Amino acid sequence: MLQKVVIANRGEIALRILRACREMGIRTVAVYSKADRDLMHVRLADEAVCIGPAPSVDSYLNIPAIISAAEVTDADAIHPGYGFLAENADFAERVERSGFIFVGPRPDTIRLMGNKVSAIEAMKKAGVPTVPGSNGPVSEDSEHAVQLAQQIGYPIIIKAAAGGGGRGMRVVEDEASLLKSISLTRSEARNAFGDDTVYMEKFLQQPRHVEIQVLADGQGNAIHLGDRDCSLQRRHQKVVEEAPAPHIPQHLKDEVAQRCTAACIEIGYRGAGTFEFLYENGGFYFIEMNTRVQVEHPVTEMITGIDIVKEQLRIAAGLPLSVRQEDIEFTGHAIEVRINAEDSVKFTPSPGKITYFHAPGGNGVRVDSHIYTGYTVPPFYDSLIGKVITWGPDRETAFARMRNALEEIVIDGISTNIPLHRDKIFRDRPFAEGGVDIHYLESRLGLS
Ligand code: MV4
Repeated sequence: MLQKVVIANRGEIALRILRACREMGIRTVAVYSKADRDLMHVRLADEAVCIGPAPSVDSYLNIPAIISAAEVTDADAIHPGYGFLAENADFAERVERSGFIFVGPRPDTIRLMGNKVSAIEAMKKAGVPTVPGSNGPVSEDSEHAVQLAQQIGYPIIIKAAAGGGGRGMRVVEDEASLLKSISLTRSEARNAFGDDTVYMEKFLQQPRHVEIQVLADGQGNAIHLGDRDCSLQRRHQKVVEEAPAPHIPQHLKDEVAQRCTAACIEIGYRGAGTFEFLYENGGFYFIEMNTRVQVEHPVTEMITGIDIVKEQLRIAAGLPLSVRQEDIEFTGHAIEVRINAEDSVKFTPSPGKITYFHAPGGNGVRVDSHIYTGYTVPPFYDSLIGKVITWGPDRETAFARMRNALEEIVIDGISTNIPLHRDKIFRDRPFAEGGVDIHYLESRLGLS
């Protein structure tokens, strides 16, 4: 097993990783910025190294500083968490070249999935269903592009190959605006990513966002941990996630999940991964793969009993998966709400001192958060300050427990989105019934 792991992240996920390490008897090194001395996991870690000033570029994105921290503490692995350097293939490569284990996929796999054109091509080849589209980059030849869009059928969507997660995309309703939209998306992509490759897909108008969680050991074994529904989002930021995805025939989910595990074996995937799909009218359409642990991983843990971060660490140590597919039992339903330090009306960040924190509790309630009474949320980073996850034997019970939890939780001193969850989302009928699409929160609940 690994002896000592550097946790190259902050906030709730750093604490989550620290907890997994401690359970496994792995020593921990927290790396933190000057603004993060008071983080909970910094106190709990065996060692802590300041890696730079508050801005992320100087600290959590500072590759030499993080690798130096691993060197001076004689660690053997680096866990990147999510965000920051988690899906940076160059970072993973430099970690490995410096003699450390990167807790995640091989650098080449991260690179393959980072380019959405190559990711889709690889997955399509491996038998994963994809969106009808250009099957590769859109050529510079405008006649080709016009023909292609006509074949696919309007509306179509132009996406940057180097984009993802909602960055660098544009919907095109008709031929009149096609060429202008392609060139606009290209120049935005060139500016944002230094790569103006774009591709084209059929635009699905009212899909749900459903994803499949996989684990693979890079030794020929891969399993899936079922599906999650993350359709409730605002401006490409997920707000609520649940597992399993409601109201989708089980045989369709089994089929797509089986194709994901087959694809993992085909490409020699190693680590935890998420296949993102759009789901519409009984069809699954692959759009992207995430090669990291995700914010919403707890809902999957709650219905499977598998600790995804511990599995990541086992895989990184070169051990085979601790479970076989047939050992995995899916039990009940789980739901997660993201707690953000933000203005409940304007959604602007709301950093500051938490003068009082009371965590919810009870049967089937999990809180993943680094906050405590007296903690000051710094203004420099993502506004996520925690997650409340509830489990129940069925979806209704998980929801009832979430409503209780949202009544119980108290965070004073800063604004949070708890009122939004408590008073709006968890009182909404269609959401309670399940299966709303990706536009629901913004359009029907008026939260754009
Ligand atoms: C799409 C789509 C409709 N049709 N692709 C946005 C984030 C990125 N992961 C892909 N996205 C979309 N791709 C096709 N062919 C609609 C979206 C989309 C979306 C997807 C998932 C979750 C939220 C979303 C919000 C707006 C648009």
